[in-house]
Amino acid sequence: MTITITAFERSPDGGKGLARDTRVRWALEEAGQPYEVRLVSFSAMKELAHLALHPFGQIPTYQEGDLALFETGAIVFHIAERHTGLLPEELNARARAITWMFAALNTVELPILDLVTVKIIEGDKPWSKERLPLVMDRIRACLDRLSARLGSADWLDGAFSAGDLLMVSVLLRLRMSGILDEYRNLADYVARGEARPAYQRAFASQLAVNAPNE
Ligand SMILES: N[C@@H](CCC(=O)N[C@@H](CS)C(=O)NCC(=O)O)C(=O)O
Repeated sequence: MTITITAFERSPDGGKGLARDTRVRWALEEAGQPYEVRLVSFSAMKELAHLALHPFGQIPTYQEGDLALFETGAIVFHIAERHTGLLPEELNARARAITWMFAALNTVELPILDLVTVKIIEGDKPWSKERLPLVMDRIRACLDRLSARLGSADWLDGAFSAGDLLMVSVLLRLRMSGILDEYRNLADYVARGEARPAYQRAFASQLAVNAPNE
């Protein structure tokens, strides 16, 4: 059955791979699953046809036969459950990998998204300069713990898993801020994720849509 995902017709990041379709593309590439991409404009995302797929009018969505999903965590989990390579077979190891998926999205991504909010969305507000150091402190508190847990390991819990895929995807958003470089092991961890052939293919396919015209 054909898998179709949605992505920005024109991503605000101009192809840096930060739009969340990249993590879904990456999971599909890791799983060796071919897929098609339907590009949607910002206005089309808020129309009824798209809202029927994604109640919050966002990308990405995932369709496979009569199954339609939204939320990257759920989509990556679905891919990981249906195919090999993203979750360990052993049940306890599998449960721990799923725990890291939740940790990436529920614990680590939240303060990182605050940085986008304070710098870009609320950048012109009078309180944003005061808020920025608080947001940075919360990110550092989270990265301190993550860095300590990762230590010198390649991945969070044994072999690469969907937990790493989501964690690396979330951390990538910090690159421009320079915070990641304060944590050598986390910067190396992200680089290891980006070096995976599946990530490279996912990145290239989103860049092909979004690269600025010369
Ligand atoms: N929690 C959602 C977030 C989805 C999301 O924020 N998508 C962004 C693109 S990365 C979007 O569609 N933004 C446009 C908008 O919200 O209007 C997920 O992980 O799928």
